[in-house]
Amino acid sequence: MNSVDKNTKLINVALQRVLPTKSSTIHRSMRYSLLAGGKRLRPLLCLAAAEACSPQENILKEVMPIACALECLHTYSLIHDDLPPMDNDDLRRGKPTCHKVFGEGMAILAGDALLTKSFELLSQITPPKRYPLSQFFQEMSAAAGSQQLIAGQVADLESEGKKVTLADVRFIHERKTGAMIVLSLRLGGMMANATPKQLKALTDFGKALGLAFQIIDDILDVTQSSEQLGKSAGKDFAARKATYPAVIGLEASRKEALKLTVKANRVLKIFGPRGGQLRAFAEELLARGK
Ligand code: GRG
Repeated sequence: MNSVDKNTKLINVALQRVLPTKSSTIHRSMRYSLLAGGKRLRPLLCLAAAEACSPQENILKEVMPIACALECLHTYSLIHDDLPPMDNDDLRRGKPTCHKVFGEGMAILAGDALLTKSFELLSQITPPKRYPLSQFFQEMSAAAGSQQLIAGQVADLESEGKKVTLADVRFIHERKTGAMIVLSLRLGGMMANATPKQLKALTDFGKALGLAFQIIDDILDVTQSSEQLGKSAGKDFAARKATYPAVIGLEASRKEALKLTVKANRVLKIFGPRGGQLRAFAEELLARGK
């Protein structure tokens, strides 16, 4: 088993434990979406960043509450994004969306409760020397808030059906996708007591990787089937959404993703061999879009 598979397994085991198992509707709906699968990209990046910055054996155990918090936060955003007034999607992670199974009211509440859970999980960490607990909360609130994740979603909603520029698409992608990816890497690095130089490298890596990841997601929306994606394919294109292929075409989008991946890998040099897992992520993401 390679280290990504090993860490995915550890994350899934930890996620099983974060929610009450009582069979109340709210907890069933939260568990349904949180445990429905998913690549666990954000927690994996968080663990890989911590491993890149710390040789300590127990670092994964220490960083796990943050990894789980990131997946709860991400799952909340997916549940709300799938609702009829937003993206109105029936399929997510290869299964019917939360509101299709539990109803719209319960899906809103499941999302709200997962968002709240993410902050509760963050409160469980023992912060390292360089970074106070308040900084973990500040960075997570900022990335999830009205100037990052939500700002991206707002710009996306407002751009529907309108002619958008490359700068508009980039604005949306950097906030809707990039902010959570940068956050995941930074919190992992911070928990491993990263030096300021290491934290800056993780931030630059995340910015390049986040944009490359979303460009590839845009490419896959056009080139893959719903079965392959586990979510409705061709939807962005049909809704005239702000995507890279819609603005610059497929080939130019592939080139841009490659350029960003090369840039992301260059930044990792300061980690030496311990940056290997982060490097593998960048390569794997790029391979998805080929
Ligand atoms: C509702 C506040 C709010 C925000 C919604 C996450 C999101 C913002 C929208 C979902 C649609 C979308 C294309 C978002 C861009 C980020 C993205 C690629 C999400 C999907 O992440 P993956 O591919 O999904 O990591 P899994 O299921 O593997 O976790």
